[in-house]
Amino acid sequence: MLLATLPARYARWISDVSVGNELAPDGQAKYVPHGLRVIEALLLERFHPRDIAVCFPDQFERFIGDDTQVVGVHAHNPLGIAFAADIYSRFWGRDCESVNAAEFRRMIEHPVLRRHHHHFQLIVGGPGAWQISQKKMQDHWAIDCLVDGEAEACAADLFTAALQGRPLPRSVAGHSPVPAAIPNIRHRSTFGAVEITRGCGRGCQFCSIALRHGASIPLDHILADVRRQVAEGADTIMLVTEDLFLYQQGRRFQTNVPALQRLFTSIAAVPGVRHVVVTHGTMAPVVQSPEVIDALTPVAVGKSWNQHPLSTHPEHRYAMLFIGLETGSPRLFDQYMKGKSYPYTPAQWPDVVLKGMDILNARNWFPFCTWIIGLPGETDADMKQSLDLLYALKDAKFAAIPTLFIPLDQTRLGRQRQTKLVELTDLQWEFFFTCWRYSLDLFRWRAKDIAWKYALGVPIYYSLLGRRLFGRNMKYGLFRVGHYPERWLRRHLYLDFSGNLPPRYSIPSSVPVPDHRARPAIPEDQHAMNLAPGEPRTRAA
Ligand code: B12
Ligand code: SF4
Repeated sequence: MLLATLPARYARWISDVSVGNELAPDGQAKYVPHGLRVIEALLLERFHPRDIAVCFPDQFERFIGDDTQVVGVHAHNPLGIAFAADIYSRFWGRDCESVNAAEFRRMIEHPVLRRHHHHFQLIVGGPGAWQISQKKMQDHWAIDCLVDGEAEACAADLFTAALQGRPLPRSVAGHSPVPAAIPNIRHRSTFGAVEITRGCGRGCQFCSIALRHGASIPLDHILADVRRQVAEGADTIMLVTEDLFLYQQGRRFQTNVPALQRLFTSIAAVPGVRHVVVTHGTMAPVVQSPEVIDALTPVAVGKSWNQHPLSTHPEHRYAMLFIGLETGSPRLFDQYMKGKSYPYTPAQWPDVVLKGMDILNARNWFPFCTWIIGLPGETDADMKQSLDLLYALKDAKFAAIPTLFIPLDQTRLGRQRQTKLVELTDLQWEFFFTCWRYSLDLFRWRAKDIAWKYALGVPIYYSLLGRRLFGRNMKYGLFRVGHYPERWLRRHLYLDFSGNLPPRYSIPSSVPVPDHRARPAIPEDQHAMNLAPGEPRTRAA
């Protein structure tokens, strides 16, 4: 994820980033993003395998020729303007393009596409398709049809229309399929990604996944996908979900511990599976049902590929889970994402975060937590609450990943203004860099010998580039990353890491579940995940 955010211009000498890919003997891709495998599976239901090829741009020459009638492209982050990629490439200069964006441009402007485009139609889809319409690049790249959203219901028809030479609609808005319409993949996907749920239902106003209806994928379907991955050489299975704890949930986000345990043990028991890794989760279920973490730990930690000396597991393994914490301000939380803490109230959010982190850490789960800086209407008072919460987490084992608010198309906050690095206040910069101090400290054990280089690099970066690009507001927060003396920094910053002041929040012994009987805490339409099969579904957000 981080490599995708590097500036393309310098990527090769900052890291050993490689854009080379593994190929099958016939030159097709050995593995590709899961969404593209879903499209391939849909096409294979209608067309013969010899008429379809799934390949990387470097093999276009081999697979795109005079008889090609349609080309489909998967776009994860085509212009590099999704959360992290947009921010981190900017640290290297004003016009730095991220690896993500540069690679997409290299693909979509490939000479082979140009040469043959007069006899095929070009369809682009994927989670980042919205970026192309937002930046008005569809005509520039001669894209005939842009598919925004889930494509189970439309992909095969679009490809059929293209084959018949019929004109395609310029854009198509995808719709959530019924779970039965999601096909089993026919070939391996990157990182052994296997979907276990689709959509969410908690209804956060900034989130594009909130637009997808929620559904759990049946266990048989999941296991068939796992076996397919393993059969083609994968030894790691990555469970793709927006929230692990939504899997086969009961009404009102009730965590289904037996179903989750069965899922994990069944996947781990498939011969050839060495590692099982999880993607996203939320904090509230951890606090409400800590027994779920106990139940999943043998597989989630025992079969994780991550290791850290702070883990008490015999092989020092730890489970990594992405959790969106977003803000420490109950006011902003209430305004934009109150479903995320259900059954707890927004006012309980700091307690939920601290208690959940404590439960996870005690069982060797070290989450990667994302935060959003600059939510619409964020004030200094909100930022101070976020800093207070962050400070209370100073001894926790987790990585903190700051992102800036980006209005994603079609979300409820889609028309709001994007937050820009140059506009950050000193408090927001302090938050940004305190996150990075935590994250770098967590992983510094791997590179103890280069810690002094960080410290030295900070003033060099600030005077040569940082101050020019972003102004003086960033200064003291940046120096905190390099562990410069607190007796100097605390005069300029809000938090004081010299140990003189106790944190404003502490880990609660328990977090009481409020009585929601009088009035539901989140609107009914945000419970799309909880509908019985066949019940009509309403749009989640
Ligand atoms: C797994 C994953 C990853 C993996 C990628 C593994 C892989 N390559 O397969 C890793 C960890 C590497 C990753 C990295 C990043 N990711 Co990611 N990732 C996901 C995640 C959790 C699951 C993706 C998935 O498999 N979904 C299930 C499939 C079925 O859905 P889908 O891909 O959207 O496919 C459907 C449609 O989009 C469409 N479709 C897809 N391809 C095509 C092609 C054609 C021709 C057509 C017609 C339709 C079509 O049909 C599919 C079926 O309905 C999603 C969140 C999510 N739940 O989707 C985030 C998500 C896609 N990632 C996201 C981001 C931002 C990134 C990064 C850019 C982060 C960063 N560094 O800034 C990086 C860069 C990735 C890269 N290399 O380019 C965002 C995208 C935001 C946006 N809408 O712009 C998402 C939505 C997470 C989020 N909520 O913010 N990611
Ligand atoms: S909890 Fe909120 S941010 Fe996370 S996937 Fe669900 S709607 Fe999106």
